[in-house]
Amino acid sequence: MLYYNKYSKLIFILENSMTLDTLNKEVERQKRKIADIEEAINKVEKELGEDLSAEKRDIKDQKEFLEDPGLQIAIVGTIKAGKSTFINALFEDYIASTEVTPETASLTKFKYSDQNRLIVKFYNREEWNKLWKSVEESENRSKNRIFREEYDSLHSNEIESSYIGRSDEIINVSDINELKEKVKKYTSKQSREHYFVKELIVELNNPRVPKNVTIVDTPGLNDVVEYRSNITKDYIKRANVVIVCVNSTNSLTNEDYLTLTKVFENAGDDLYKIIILGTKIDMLNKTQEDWKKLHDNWKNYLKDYYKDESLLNKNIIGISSFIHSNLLDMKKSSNYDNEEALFAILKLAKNYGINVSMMNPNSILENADKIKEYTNIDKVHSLMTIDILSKGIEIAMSDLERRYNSMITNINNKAQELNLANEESRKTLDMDVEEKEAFKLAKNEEIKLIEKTMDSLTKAFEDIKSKWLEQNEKLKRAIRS
Ligand SMILES: Nc1nc2c(ncn2[C@@H]2O[C@H](COP(=O)(O)OP(=O)(O)OP(=O)(O)O)[C@@H](O)[C@H]2O)c(=O)[nH]1
Ligand SMILES: [Mg+2]
Repeated sequence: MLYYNKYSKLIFILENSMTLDTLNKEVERQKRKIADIEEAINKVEKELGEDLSAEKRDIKDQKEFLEDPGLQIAIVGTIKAGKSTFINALFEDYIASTEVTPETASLTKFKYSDQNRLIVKFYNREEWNKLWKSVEESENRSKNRIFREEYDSLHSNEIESSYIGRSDEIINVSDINELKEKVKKYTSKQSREHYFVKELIVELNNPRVPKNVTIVDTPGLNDVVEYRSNITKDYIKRANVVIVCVNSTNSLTNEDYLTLTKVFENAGDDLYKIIILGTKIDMLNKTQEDWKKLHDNWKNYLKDYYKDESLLNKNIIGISSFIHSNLLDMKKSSNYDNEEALFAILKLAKNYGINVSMMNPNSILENADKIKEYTNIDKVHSLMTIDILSKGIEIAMSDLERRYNSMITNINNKAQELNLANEESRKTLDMDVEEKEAFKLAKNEEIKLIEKTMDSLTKAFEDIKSKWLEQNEKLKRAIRS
């Protein structure tokens, strides 16, 4: 048995290191290819005076993706759906900033690390101007000036010039409390500094944080400032796995539908990568019956997306982050002063037929593990760490290829379009007579050079294009059905 265990562990390590190696090789290959393509594109742009800014943007996106190609899991949803509270329950520590009012303002990326550390990224001037344009647009639309009023009341304008355009800041913290304070300072809507933060990376030395994966807390998708919601929407495209938090105590809102549609649009065929969490199930009156009704109702809405019935059952999960975290607190401190938590725990436990009593709070601790099971946080944790991470490299690899292929196809289409344009211009030149002959000859040389560049691009794209078309066909079929 001992040998068997050792052996299977070795195979596991070998298999994983091999695939990790494959992923790194693919990253290097794409970096080399992109460098060639960039050179060709710059040449064509210069010599033809064509606008290739869309293609350049695709390249920039892919280059950014290649900088951090590892698995990223996004936690998304409308404001106050309980995203940050869920992350805290998952990590079993109060790291992410939570509130009853809209709170998370920037993408907050959590990673496992040997040391606690923060990296803060600030908006540059151009992004900051765009954000304010979006603020003005939303003011005109909704006549709501809340963003500006809060910005003024926190006197954030006084520190604006020292933050906008600042280079990334690495903050080493002395202990976890300092880290928590800094997370609040840079992400909470109550802090005067949060306005300037584009992204915060939180490296945590916490065994509950899965290794080799980034978990991302996002601002609500219905943020007052569209520019910030759009950052989350764009990020959904980047994420390899998306966890959508939906408040189970409200009926599905329009925003919830939009969020879900957006997420499904970007997932392609790999629907197992979408997990939907019904949050705050402790607030339902009859936890079991009410959740079942909700689950059936949501399944009905989502059955067009999830073809596979078993996924509908497996990937829609009711959770209570509040009870999970409070049970752990009670266990640690044996303190029952938090009445709100105490009542919520008693209600949930009784709803599941667990024998607990107000008179004997110890009965809660005795049954803590059983009650904790019904909060489903550990179930989601294991889904994320075991199910998803075991496929992690495979998922990252296929997303890497899919994105590359789509970028290449766009560039290829543009290249072909330009080739046609060249033929057209040659015809025009042919129509002109002698006086243009000399010019035409000279021009022909130039055109040949460009065509040569485009030809080599086209060849490189061909095999990838056919692969992409095949995938695209699949996607179209899925959308049609
Ligand atoms: N009863 C109960 N309340 C919860 C639960 N999860 C979150 N809440 C409460 O819901 C409110 C919003 O929680 P957050 O985690 O800040 O929500 P969010 O989705 O991160 O919100 P934004 O960052 O503003 O988009 C807070 O008052 C939480 O205490 C839960 O499981 N049960
Ligand atoms: Mg939040």
